[in-house]
Amino acid sequence: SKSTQWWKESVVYQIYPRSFNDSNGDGIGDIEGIIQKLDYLVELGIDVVWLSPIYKSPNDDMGYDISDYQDIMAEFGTLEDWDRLITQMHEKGLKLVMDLVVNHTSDEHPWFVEARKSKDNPYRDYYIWRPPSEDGKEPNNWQSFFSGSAWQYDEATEEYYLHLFTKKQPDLNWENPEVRHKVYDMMRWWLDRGVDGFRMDVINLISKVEGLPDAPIAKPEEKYQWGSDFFANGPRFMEFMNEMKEEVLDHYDILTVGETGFVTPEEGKQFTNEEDGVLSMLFQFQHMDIDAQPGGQMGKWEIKDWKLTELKEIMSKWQVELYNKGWNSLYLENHDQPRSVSRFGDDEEYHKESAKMLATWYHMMQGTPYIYQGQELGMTNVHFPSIEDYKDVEIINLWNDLVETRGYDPDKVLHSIHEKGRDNARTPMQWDDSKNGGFTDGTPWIKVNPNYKEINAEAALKDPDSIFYHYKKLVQLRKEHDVIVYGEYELVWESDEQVYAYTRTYEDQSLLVIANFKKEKLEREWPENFHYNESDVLIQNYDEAPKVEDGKLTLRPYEAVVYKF
Ligand code: TEU
Ligand code: CA
Repeated sequence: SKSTQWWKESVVYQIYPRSFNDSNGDGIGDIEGIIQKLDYLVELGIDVVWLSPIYKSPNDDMGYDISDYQDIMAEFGTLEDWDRLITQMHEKGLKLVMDLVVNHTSDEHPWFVEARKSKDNPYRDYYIWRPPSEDGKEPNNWQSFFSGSAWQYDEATEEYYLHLFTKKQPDLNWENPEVRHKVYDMMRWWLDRGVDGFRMDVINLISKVEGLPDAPIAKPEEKYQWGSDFFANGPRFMEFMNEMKEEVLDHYDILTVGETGFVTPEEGKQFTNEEDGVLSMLFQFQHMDIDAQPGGQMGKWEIKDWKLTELKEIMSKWQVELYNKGWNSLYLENHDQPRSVSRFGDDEEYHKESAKMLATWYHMMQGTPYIYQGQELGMTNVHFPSIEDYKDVEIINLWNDLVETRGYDPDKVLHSIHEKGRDNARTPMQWDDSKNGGFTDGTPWIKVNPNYKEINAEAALKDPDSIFYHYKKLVQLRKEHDVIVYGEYELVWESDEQVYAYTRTYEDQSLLVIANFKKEKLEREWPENFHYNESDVLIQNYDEAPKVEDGKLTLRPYEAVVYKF
């Protein structure tokens, strides 16, 4: 069955405003800077922009710590600028999805400023407070996402408050109906101003298990333990979401995407179910965890080899499980992840080929594709030589904990940061080969990747063979072929460790997608069920489609090709 919704047929582009385009030379991207680049987005052909937070914030976690949900960060502009942005976007046929960060606020939010004043303050119960344990320590052993304990002691009232992220990001108490209704009011306020949807930050962490029990001790050598069993997909999560749906979401035609780590395809199907789900789609993390060790957030820094068959298993499970029931979102990058060409492809010799291969491979799957700013240029990871060059609080806390406090080898930690650090995605957008990649006339808040002279939008727009135009074509193909949006997915060559191949089928159309994930030239048997015809090629990443001779298909390094039958 085909139930149509605009967000199924769309492609979303994520903007991280701080690093996108600086219009006034203060080194920080801003709303006016985005307005100046709208035609670039129109050229790429995307339909929707997801804008990372632009609300008032002390920027402890770069805008994910909000001190006023209904105002704009001064560095980014004003509410009037925002109104201009959305008006101009709508005029150009673009939709705007805003980040909704309501698992926590900033400690500088007026609610928290009040809450910490006294135990009987009317806002006290907006947050999660506990007295010290019997031996005077933290109320439980939970580890924060960003190193150390998830609890912060507050002198004034001699209690601890919970913060799953930094200590300047206290968790809201969703058990309190007043908190929930304040959030719903705020959402309606933005929707009535014209917003087309929300990307909901760590939304499945809002319900914590009653009593906040200690996490099991998985790593005895660590002081704090990973407690996600007690805060991810918690007992009242669906209840809260259903309430939000009734109060807010059901009254607007919007795109909602939950950022939901720790979610299985079965849960994903439940959350996005067309009948009684609560979200249009969600971001699952299983493919992002493929190169990390298990055992919680710290595992991400311990880089692990992975097999293509593991990736096949993960992606295929999501593709199959949600088909005709829920809806997938497809992504390889965002502002928290390293650059995909460096991580899954080759950012040197086969930069262009592998970036296009990855693009083809994920855009042809079932779901709504997301492109993160600069991904369409093949922007790469950055290897800053010193910890001083890094700005991300996760990286800085990691360094302080592992190197400064515990004496880990600084080179090893720096290596992990080079591979996995979030600042890989946050270096300024590379617009041209002028100073600072054309991002700013001033001093950028974080250094530009030195490869901006080769990798930049101006060069890409001049080169008909660029990664940019490959993305543009993928976006366009989606508009022309229903099978890309609605087709059923089936994996081909299941146990192949080098080539990822799959089909999509819808009514009388079918696609065969073949992607070589390796640097080697390979030969494969042409799949029998398909009658080979050169003119059936929909898109490819080399000048010419791969050769098929005597029933044998030859694939060059990182070659990708899509056939339509
Ligand atoms: O991220 C939530 C999250 O848990 C991860 O994406 C995490 O940032 C990453 O794995 C770190 O290794 C969201 C936002 O996307 C992120 O930028 C915020 O820092 C975080 O929530 C807190 O709001
Ligand atoms: Ca600026």
